[in-house]
Amino acid sequence: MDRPPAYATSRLTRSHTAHSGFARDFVEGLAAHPRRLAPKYFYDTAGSALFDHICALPEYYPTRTEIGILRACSEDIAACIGPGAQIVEFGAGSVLKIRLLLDALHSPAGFIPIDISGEHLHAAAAALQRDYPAIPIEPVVGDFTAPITLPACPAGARRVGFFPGSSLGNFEPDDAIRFLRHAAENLHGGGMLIGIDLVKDPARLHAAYNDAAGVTAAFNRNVLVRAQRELGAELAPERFAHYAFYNAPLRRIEMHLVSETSQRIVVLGRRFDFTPGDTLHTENSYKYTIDDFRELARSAGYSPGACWCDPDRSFSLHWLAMQ
Ligand code: AVI
Repeated sequence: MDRPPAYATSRLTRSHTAHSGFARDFVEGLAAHPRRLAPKYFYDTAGSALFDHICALPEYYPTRTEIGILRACSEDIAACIGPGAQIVEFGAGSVLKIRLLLDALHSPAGFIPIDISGEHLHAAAAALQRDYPAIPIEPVVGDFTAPITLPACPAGARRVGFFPGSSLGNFEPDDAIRFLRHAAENLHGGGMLIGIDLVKDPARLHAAYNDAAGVTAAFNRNVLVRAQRELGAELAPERFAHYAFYNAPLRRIEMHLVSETSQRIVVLGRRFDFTPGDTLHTENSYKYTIDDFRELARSAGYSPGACWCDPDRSFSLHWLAMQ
């Protein structure tokens, strides 16, 4: 890999303020050993649409399984959350699951969907508002892993977090604890409903992240397409192969982009050489046992309550009260 030219930092600061987080993290991630990139950068408009497509794939069981649990257990879940709750959804995406919750809740006081993909979020929130005109819906565009200012909680309402989809699995366990602690501060003593994917047969996990139609591969490569468009990166996404496998000792799916040829990425005045087989690590998706997750929640200051699963125990939804 080449040394950065002396002007690299100032060039990065001046020209790419709008995307500065992505620009900085992309360059730092390519310079790191091993090379890595945070999964939050998957979710531009194209990446969010690809993720919606993944959720509907036959191999990707988490979404439909979680929806099945929400449908089957909505009364119990609503009883845990209680009446008059203002729901804050972290990483709301297409805001589909919240409909099941809003239908079951007793007089919800409001809904705040937070998502990094603004265009996608605003379209989804507007459609939701048309269907639920009596519930104040206040979308917040932002990175929910960073400090964020939320609209006020109506007087007498209880703020409750909703974090479905096992997105917590995309955090390193220590970061998951940090996120849950930080979320607790925003929830002011309410609680949290959270979806967690469970440890299972590696073959089923492998299929879920290596779908036959190649949508997950396109989702993974899209981060390179995004770097071409937003950062002017010179690179060839089609020369990187999607590679996803279950790392059993660490209980996580790892996603990588593997260079298929000798090639160079040029971005913001920096050059990064790849030989065949070199990887860029783009995502971890941790799987938990129910007991391990409850322990993690306890160490983040929550008091784990009810847990709902599908009959195969593929996926779990947890009610976490505050300690
Ligand atoms: C958003 N997140 C929970 C998904 C997962 O399963 O880890 C992202 C994903 N990556 C590949 N397929 C889906």
